[in-house]
Amino acid sequence: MRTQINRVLTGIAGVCLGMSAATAATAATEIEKVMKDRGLTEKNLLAAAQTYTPTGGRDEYIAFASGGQSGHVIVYGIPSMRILKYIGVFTPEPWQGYGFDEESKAVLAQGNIHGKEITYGDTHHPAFTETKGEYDGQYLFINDKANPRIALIDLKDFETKQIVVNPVFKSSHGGAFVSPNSEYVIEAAQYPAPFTNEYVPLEQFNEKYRGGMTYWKFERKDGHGRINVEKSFTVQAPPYSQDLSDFGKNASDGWSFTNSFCTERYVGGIEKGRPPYEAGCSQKDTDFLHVVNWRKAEKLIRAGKGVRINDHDVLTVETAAKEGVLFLIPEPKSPHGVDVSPDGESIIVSGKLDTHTSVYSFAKIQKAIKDKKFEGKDPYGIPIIKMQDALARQVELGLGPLHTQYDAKECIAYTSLYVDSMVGKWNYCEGKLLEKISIHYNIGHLMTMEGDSVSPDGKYLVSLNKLAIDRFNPVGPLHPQNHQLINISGDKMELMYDMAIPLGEPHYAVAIRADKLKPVIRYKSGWNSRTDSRSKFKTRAGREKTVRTPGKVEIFGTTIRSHITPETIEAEVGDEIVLHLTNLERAQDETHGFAIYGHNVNLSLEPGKTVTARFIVEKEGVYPYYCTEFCSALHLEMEGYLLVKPKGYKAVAGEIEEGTKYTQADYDKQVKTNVATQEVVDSVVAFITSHNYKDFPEVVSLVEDATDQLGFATEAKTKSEKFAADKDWQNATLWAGQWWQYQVKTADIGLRAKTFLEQNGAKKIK
Ligand code: K7E
Ligand code: CUA
Repeated sequence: MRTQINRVLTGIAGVCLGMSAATAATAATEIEKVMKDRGLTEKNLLAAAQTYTPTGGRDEYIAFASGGQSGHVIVYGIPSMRILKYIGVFTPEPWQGYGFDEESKAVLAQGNIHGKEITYGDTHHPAFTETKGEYDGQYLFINDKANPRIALIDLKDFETKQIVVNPVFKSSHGGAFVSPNSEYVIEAAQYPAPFTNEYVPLEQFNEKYRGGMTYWKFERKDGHGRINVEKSFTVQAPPYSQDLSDFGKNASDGWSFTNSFCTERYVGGIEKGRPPYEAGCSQKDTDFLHVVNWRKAEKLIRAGKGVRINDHDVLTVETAAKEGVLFLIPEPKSPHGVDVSPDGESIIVSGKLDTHTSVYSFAKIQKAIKDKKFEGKDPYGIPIIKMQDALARQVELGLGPLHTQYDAKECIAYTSLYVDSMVGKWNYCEGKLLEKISIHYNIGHLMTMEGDSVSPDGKYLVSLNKLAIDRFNPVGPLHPQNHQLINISGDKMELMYDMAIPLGEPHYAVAIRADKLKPVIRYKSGWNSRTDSRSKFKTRAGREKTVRTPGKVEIFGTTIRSHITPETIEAEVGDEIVLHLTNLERAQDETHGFAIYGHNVNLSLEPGKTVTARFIVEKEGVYPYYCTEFCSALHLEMEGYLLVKPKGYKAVAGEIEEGTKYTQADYDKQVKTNVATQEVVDSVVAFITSHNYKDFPEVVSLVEDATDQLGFATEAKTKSEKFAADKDWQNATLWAGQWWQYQVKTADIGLRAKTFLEQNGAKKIK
């Protein structure tokens, strides 16, 4: 075995790495030693090679996972499983300044419930916008189960732009799922409650409590997309606990499907000696799959057939039943996932308490509806289609089937088996189980690449597990989550990687081909990223100002390597400070931060962004502020003071006494340095301009930035020369120093551009 591995490794090393036979043999011996020391198998080595991404490498897919009760969305690359970002959604996130600047506070405030601020969310299901059933890479939605809400994230900058609160539900789970052309985002209720906000005793559960499915209208024009609350509506349903949903596609476009549990309509009361919910809600053998003709519902709503509840259009359960909008089909008890196949014909439902996974046929459902062949009506008058009339087949996959995802290979699906802690691979056209693989542990959702689209890519599968137990180094009783990567490209499933995530429950995730995402590297200058428009408070270089009105100090400031303007803010006790900051940077990754002592002020200024901090200074004192991103060599010098004076304070006359005094000799020395530095700058510029740098967009933006910095250098040079002419050596020397700072920045950026050109095979043009 050993020699065999050795031979294989030597071969790989020799062929792939272009090594001589001798070096290849040495490399193979070394690999073998690592395998031995770390106890790795050949399979492990293969998995490592398939997931390892060399320095600077990129991933093929980008996954967006629910952060569970953290209220965030987690972004990671596949197959490397490297985490790229946590997006603040329902929860403030200081690194992004989310929930600290006024612009993002306004987004979070859209999610207030009855005026109350909610600073977390229980996120479950992310979903991409689609065009013709394909992920288009423009937006992502995610729901909050605890406070029925949907958030919209723009994939241009990976920021949360909008939160909408469900006007009639008091909890929801079956969202967010998107229709094939992103016309609507569905959010189904979970625990029934009155649609109004008044008190209704549990005794009136059957009459007054309701469930339902909300269809949030999504609109996008000129690259700007938002949920239109006014045009959104709800199809009311009986007080069954609606659960997961999915939109029809292709064959079943225009329809949506929602599971339910507790169709027993049981109300617990364990404290009064009544059997608990878990008993009362799982007594019957079947619950109901809700089948909704949403296009018809939309027409009825537009024709005024709805009622208004809490300023929201609702199609009552009576109207929905009568008009042929809503149908029910029995499904094995306590189901969880409902997943529509890529062609839209199969609707796969799994019941947690039943070992069967059921494949419903859309064609059969349509036939039953057309023939008006029903087995009866539920107590709310909704027609019930007989299970046998809708079912294509049932398959026993294992214990606790939950969710299903689809492969690129025809008829192949993967179903999570919660109780078994396994993934079952099966053929849903033939109803045949093909293979099972163990996961660790208790899988919930699972995800294939572009698995919810009309053309899944398959390739990889991520198992989103409920428990990690012993998989990682222990970090206390609260364990990390375990996202497991499984290779599904071959005939057999292969477990490749365990990724620990230190955030909430990983309910669901979606993954998109990385090349479909085209995020910006900077904002247009003075941009309010949350409204996606030019900020009223945009401030240009040289136009910074402080406006004082009684009780208020309003600052229009800027940041750029390596200073904040203003560097001193003066105020009186009790003043309201309104601080607008614009990041003037145009360079990639030149974000500045802004933090101030004792006022919970923390901003993130990505290139081009304008943000506002608003706070009241309640106590006199000295409050340093600074940039929180290590943005440049003189980052630590990116500082300033907020000086809060007692009311009516009279300044003592006198100037700032500087710690160090400069002479003409100091000035001359600095100028000499600057002249030498200019030679470096010139040589770099000469290199760049003598090459076809315009063919490299990355370099073009660096050159723009360098040109800016050089412009600033020239301004500082002019100032220093003016002071030198007046023999003011103090100011002349300091401005000469500033001139040098800009030169250094220019050279730094220029060198980055030069290196890029050298490494990417730029051609000499003159
Ligand atoms: Cu199964 Cu909310 Cu989709 Cu958790 S969810 S399992
Ligand atoms: Cu800007 Cu540090």
